[in-house]
Parts: sequence; C-alpha cells; structure tokens
Amino acid sequence: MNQWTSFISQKTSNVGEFVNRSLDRQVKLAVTGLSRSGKTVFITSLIHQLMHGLDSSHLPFFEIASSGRLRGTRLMPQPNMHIPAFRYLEGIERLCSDPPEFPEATQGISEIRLAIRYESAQPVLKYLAPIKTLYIDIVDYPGEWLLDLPLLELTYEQWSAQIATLCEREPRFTLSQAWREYLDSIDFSQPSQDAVLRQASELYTDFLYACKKPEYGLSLLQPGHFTMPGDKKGAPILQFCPLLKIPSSKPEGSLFAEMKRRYEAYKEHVVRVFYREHFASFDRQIVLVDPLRAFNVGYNAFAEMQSALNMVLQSFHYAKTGLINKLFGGLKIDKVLFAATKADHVTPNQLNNLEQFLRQMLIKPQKNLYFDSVQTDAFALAAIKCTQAAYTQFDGQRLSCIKGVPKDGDKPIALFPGEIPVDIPVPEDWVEGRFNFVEFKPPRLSNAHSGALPHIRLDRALEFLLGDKF
Ligand SMILES: Nc1nc2c(ncn2[C@@H]2O[C@H](COP(=O)(O)OP(=O)(O)OP(=O)(O)O)[C@@H](O)[C@H]2O)c(=O)[nH]1
Ligand SMILES: [Mg+2]
Repeated sequence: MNQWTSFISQKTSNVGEFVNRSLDRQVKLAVTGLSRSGKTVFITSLIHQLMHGLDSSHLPFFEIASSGRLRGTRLMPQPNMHIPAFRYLEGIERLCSDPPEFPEATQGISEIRLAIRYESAQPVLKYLAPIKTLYIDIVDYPGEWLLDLPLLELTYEQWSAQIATLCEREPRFTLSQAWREYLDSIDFSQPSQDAVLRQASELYTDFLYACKKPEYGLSLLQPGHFTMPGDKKGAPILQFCPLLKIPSSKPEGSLFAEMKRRYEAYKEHVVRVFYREHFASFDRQIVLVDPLRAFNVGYNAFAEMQSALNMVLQSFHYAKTGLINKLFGGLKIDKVLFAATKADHVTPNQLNNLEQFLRQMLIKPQKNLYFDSVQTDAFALAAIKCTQAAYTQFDGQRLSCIKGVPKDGDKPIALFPGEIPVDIPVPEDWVEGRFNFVEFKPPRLSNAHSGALPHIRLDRALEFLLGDKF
C-alpha cells in the first residue's frame, strides 16, 4: 500500500468510526420482580449469554446471535457513578465455585453497562458503517418499590386505616402482635421522641420481615423500602409506621405529627425520587414472577402475589395515562415482558401450562397495557437451567420428572414436582402434597469461559426485549 492509499484508508476508517459513533444507540433495560424472584440470576445469565453470543447455538431465537451478526459483547464503565454497580463478576465467580452457588441476595438498585458490537443488516449502513454498537444499561431494582405508588395518593390517615384492616386477618394479626402491643402502650398525642419513633418502626419492620418468611410468603408489604432499604438503611426517613388508632388530639410536635411528617417525607424524597430519577428513564422492562413459590405455600400467598403483581403493573399502566404521567410527564417504556422464572423447576411438559397460567394472572392488567400502547408479552423461562428432564415408571406408566441436586443436598434426586393448573386456583386446590417445587443448585461449570450457562427460553426474552434494536 502506498502513502496515498494508506492515507485514504486511514481517513475512511476514521470516517467510519465517526459515523459509527454518531449512529450508536443506547437502551435502558430495567429488571424487576419481588424479592427472590430471580432478578440477579437473570441479569447474570443474560450477560453471560451475550458474552458467549458468538457461539450462536445456545440462542436460536435471538436473531442477532443466531444469524451470526453479533461481533462481541463487553462490560463498560457504568454511566452513573452514584448508583451501585451490578456485581456480575462476583455472581459468575460464585456460579463457578465448587460446589456452585447462586449469587447473594441484593437489597436495592444496581446498574451495569454493556456494549454490543454487531453487523448492521440495513443495506445503506452496511456500506457506510458496517459495525455498530448498542449500549445497554441494565438496571436491577426491587419490585417492592413499585408497591409504594399507591401511597402517593393516600394521606397518612388513609394508609394507616388500610394497614389496620389488613392486620385484622391472619396470619398478619398474629405476626403483628408485638408491634400492635407497643402501639397500644404509647399515647401518640404526646410530644415526639426519637426513641419511640425508632422502636415503633423497628417493630413494624420486623412484622413485615415475618410476613415475608417463606412459610407465609406474603407480598403486599408497604412501604416497599422497609424490607428493601437499599442505601436508606437506618435513615430517619424510614423511621415511621402506620397507626392502628388515630389519636383525637394531634398537636404540632406530637408523636402523631412526626409520624405523619416522615410519611410525607418518604413519599416526597423516596417514592417520587425513585420514579423521577430512575423509572422515568427506562426504555424496556422485564418483570419476573415466581408463582411456584406461592404454589408451595398456599392460597393466601398466591392471592397476595397476584394483588402485588397488579399493584406493580399499575406503574406501567400509569406511566402512559395516569398518575405517573401526570407527575413526571410522558414516559419512554414501550415494551414490558412478564416472565415466570425458574421454569426448570417444572417438567418440560408443564412449561406451556406455566406460561398460560402467567397469562391468566395478568389478563386484566395486560389489557390496560395494550390500550396504553405498551407492547407486552409473557413467557416462562429459566435464566439458569439447573435440572434435566428424566422419566420414571409408576404403576406401569412412564412418568415425566426432573433431576437435579437440591439446594440443601449434595446428590442428584429425581422427582415429580406437580402439575401447573392453567386456571387461577381456588383455596380448595391446595390439597396436601399437591405442589412440591424444590429449589436446585446451579449446574457445575468448570470456569466462566467453558460455554454459556444452560437456560430455558432466555433467547426468546432477549429477542422480545432487544431484538428490534439491532
Ligand atoms: N433453578 C433455578 N433457580 C433460580 C433461577 N433464578 C433464580 N433461582 C433461585 O432463586 C433464588 C433467588 O434468585 P435471585 O436472582 O437472587 O433473586 P432476586 O430477585 O435478585 O432476589 P433479591 O436480590 O433477594 O431481591 C436463587 O438463589 C436461586 O435459588 C433459575 O433460573 N433457575
Ligand atoms: Mg437480587
């Protein structure tokens, strides 16, 4: 190559780089769901799948990978210094340890940025800027925070009355006993004292944590930051609680007045700030749901999960037409995917039932989203497939089952976990031993580069959420 052609090729590549940069795009993908629904595992696997995207065989339904146009994925410095980083490498390290472990539970928001390099499919761009980059900011945040949206329209007195009604029923009545007794021992018209506010809010928070225990599995736990405090842990803004009886005298400076003031401050500085600073910037959203856990517990847990899910969905519904739109202006979210996670806990022949069941759970709210011009879909998936399909003989019949290493065991077991009903169950459906969805250990990986993590239908989720961006 002479000097002149080298100069031209240098210029052409600079122009190409410039055009590339100006055509680069960005998408913010938010991942949410109630606690233990599988957010951290989902994001970890999603990144791992993209990093191994050059081997297209594991993502047949993600077009950019299966068509061979994906050139590579890299972790990038995150754009917002004030948001905790999503700990991808830590998660992968735990998954590759011996024995393999799932990533640790998280309590707040975190973020990670990826750059995906790919070949353009558009004829003109193919010539001008053949290789493009899509930046994806993935945000992990607790679904519990979306349960706070209704508070924005409730006064402290109205919210207290709602919680008082909930606490009249079991198991909340028993679980709230220590907190209720403490409230009964205090005169809230008396001057405010920090120690009382702290003690009352701690007992209320203990009550919320008790409701959340696996044996009760209750989901309607407000305020959402009390059990998922993120960086607000121990802050006075979380030191208040509802009152079961409103005192007749409420002078300024009283315990009641201070509780009410903190409730209002929580709405202003925690709830609104979340919607304004985070929610308003999301482009795409996936909501993870774990109906299997509720099946294991019983009807109450199931009914609460459904109500909580509907409450979560209000945020997307209101994003276009209602309260959020009024408060923060038109939002960007144009696609929401609902996913029943841990689909590897059911036998393969139950996958479609699980998907249909999720759709049933969402039928009403999804209609609203349709009218609000948000594109939605619902899948059953497993971010990390921990089981294998197996068969067993029973009474001369061949039965489908699954095989894997249970979470608290070290040897593989085979079991039939139960059938997923396609219709919303009624209380009588919880007959003894009907559902037995066991948690499993992740599969053994020798190292992070030994191939993509096994999954179920994660590629379909990727195609729905990001496919049109390439
Ligand atoms: N078998 C299987 N188990 C999963 C999968 N995803 C999550 N789990 C299980 O669910 C647990 C919770 O998953 P996480 O990803 O930590 O859930 P999370 O929503 O981030 O939970 P918090 O951080 O506590 O809100 C894991 O420890 C696993 O036991 C999956 O794809 N397959
Ligand atoms: Mg998490």
